[in-house]
Amino acid sequence: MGSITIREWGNIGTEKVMCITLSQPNGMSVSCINYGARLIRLLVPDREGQSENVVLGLADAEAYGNDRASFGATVGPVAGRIAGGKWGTVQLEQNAGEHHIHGGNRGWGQQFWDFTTEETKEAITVTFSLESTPETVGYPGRLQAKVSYSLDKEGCLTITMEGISRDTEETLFNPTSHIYFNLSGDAKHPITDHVLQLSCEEVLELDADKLPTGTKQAVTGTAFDFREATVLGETIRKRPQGFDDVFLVQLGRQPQLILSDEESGRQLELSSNRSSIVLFSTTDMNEPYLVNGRPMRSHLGLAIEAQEVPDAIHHQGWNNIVLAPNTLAARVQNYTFKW
Ligand code: G6D
Repeated sequence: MGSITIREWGNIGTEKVMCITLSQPNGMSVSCINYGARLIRLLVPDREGQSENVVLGLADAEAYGNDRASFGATVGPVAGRIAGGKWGTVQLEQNAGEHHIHGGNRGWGQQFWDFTTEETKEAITVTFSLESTPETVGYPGRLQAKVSYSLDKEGCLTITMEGISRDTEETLFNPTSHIYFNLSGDAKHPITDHVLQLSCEEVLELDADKLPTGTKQAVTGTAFDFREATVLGETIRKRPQGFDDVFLVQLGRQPQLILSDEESGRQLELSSNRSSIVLFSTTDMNEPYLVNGRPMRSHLGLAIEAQEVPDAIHHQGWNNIVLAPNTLAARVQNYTFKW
């Protein structure tokens, strides 16, 4: 039998932060908070059966309140950058120079969500819900958003993101889970020892502001070629700026990504109905705050952000992230762990 615990976890301003933990007898456990519908801790056994945390987490509720790097956050309504923060005549918040990023400073990762929990024979689940409106989040259109984290007995964490647009206005929907992974356990070792495999033939060319230029580049012969399993550190040696890049992945080839850590024996397989994965290698992210009790530093984690391509609204023929009124969109990511 799995278990669910719910406890108070400090405050952000005057709001109470609640922490919900789902645990399975196989040694896996996931903790989420209602602030930003964030995943803050994920325990997975190593090959000896010792459960350790495989994501980067901040120290306390206050640290999450001050966070601007989206640790474990449900990023939305739209992940990544939107050029000039413009959508037609709509001006979104410009929170990345002249551009908009990750839903802005009032985005989903900064909102307090309601939640319910559920236990069935197959899985235990926490479901967060949020009424995303122009007044609260700042995007046009009203959207009922739902994000659920579901842990099954076998070792699979499923994150489902749903949006139902409410009224007569169109809105945008392209959320992601902004989780920084480190499979070594409690971030003992940097992610440069991890081995990565990706079903990606093409990446997007980015400009100096990290916005897609519109050109797709074949990965063949480049540092972006992870079609064969590759040690991350070897590639980063050839590409010292690391990765903050958009990998176009195949829907017909699942899992889309396999990440493994030889020393602990842990492996993560990601399958999703998303068409791209942004990988952010935290290169040069030497920040003055603590992550899992250690100072944040370069290559401590790998953010794996499954989504539709960033800035899609400015490129004809790219994924449609515009949600018509009274429409349901569902995005699913399965993270299967082996050890
Ligand atoms: C995302 O792509 C972006 C990065 O540029 C940003 O710094 C990070 O989120 C916080 O992965």
